[in-house]
Amino acid sequence: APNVQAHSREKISYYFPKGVGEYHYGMLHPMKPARLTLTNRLVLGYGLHEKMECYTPRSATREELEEFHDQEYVEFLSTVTPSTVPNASFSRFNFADDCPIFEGMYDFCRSYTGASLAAARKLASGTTDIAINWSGGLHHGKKGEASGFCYINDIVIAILQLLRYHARVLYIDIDIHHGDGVQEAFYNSNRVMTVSFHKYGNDFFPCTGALSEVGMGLGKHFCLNVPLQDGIDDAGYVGLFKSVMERTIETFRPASIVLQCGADSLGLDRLGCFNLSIAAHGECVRFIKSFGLPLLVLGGGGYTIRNVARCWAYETSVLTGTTIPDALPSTPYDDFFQPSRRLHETLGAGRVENQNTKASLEKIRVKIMEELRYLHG
Ligand code: V1S
Ligand code: CA
Ligand code: ZN
Repeated sequence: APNVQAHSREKISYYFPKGVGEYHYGMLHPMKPARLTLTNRLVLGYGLHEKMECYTPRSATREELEEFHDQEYVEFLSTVTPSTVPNASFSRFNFADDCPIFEGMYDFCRSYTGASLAAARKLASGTTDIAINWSGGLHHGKKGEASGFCYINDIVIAILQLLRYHARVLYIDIDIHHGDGVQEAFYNSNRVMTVSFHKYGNDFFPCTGALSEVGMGLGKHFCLNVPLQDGIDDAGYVGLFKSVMERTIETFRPASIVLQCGADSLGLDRLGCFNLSIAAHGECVRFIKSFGLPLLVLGGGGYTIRNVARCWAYETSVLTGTTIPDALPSTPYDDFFQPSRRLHETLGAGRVENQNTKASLEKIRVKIMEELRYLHG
């Protein structure tokens, strides 16, 4: 009989930086690192740690941050504190309401970036099949500037690490916001293809990610954008996602994939306006896993934190190939999950009217299929 065991289960590595959930952007700020503690608690409560190798990664060093970011920007990040904010640097590096200077900000950045980097190294060395870091995925960070709650772009730094070993890396972004920082970093490259699904229009942050942004120079055609409207539902999103991603993977033939799983594309998100269920969001993850390529899975946005934790715990179960019960395990944070204490909540399907029609989605699909034809030499 064939050796079933050797093929039956992938190796999954899980990275959770110590204390990463204890940072605070500020009381009124929607980004809550505590969602990471909540997620980790559900993962442990479901016993999913037994299906993975779990690591407490070290923080990234300054040199590692400077693999992508400007030295003077990192210098500023590492020295500024809430009580020593020089006015000029404020505007120069884009520190304002979206990106406040909070206690421990630099350590927070080094912490989530260290985890993404450790995960990328493990994948590059071929000693794991899937690596997960829910604290990473901060896709708006620019070379010399903070943006949209992101200071250090751990994704770009992780991809640069993968590129040392892998000829081509595919980046997929299902956060409701456009993955502008990652797109910009690799806009001229034919070794990294970036694909972002996002809400586009009506001044929705960061206002980039039009269908017409397709890359430049050598990177022309190695960038795809899927601009969507309010209220997109499970069927519309998952249908388009599968069709676009299947053809992209088939034609680009990446050596590895980086998947940013921003949970602000779920229904009822505090900042988002889509209508996805946790099941549908997780189905996108399952679909990408099914290609069997080395896979780096990252977090990202997500502002209704009880649902962020539900979503990423569920996706951890999907990645480990484990069926978990709908009744949530008991944790010190049970109050967050009242009243239902269930994994698959109804996330207000239909609360936001669906502005995407079958015809509008089909038009986008056709346009992208046309664009993908350029990839074949
Ligand atoms: N949408 C939105 C939103 N809300 C806020 C915000 C609200 C309260 C605060 F105390 C601080 C900030 N900022 C925004 C967006 C940025 C969204 C970033 C998403 C990040 C990610 O999920 O993709 C990845 C982690 N900023 C804006 O819309 C810019 C402004 C134009 C409006 C808000 N003000 C605060 C700044 C300027
Ligand atoms: Ca996106
Ligand atoms: Zn987002």
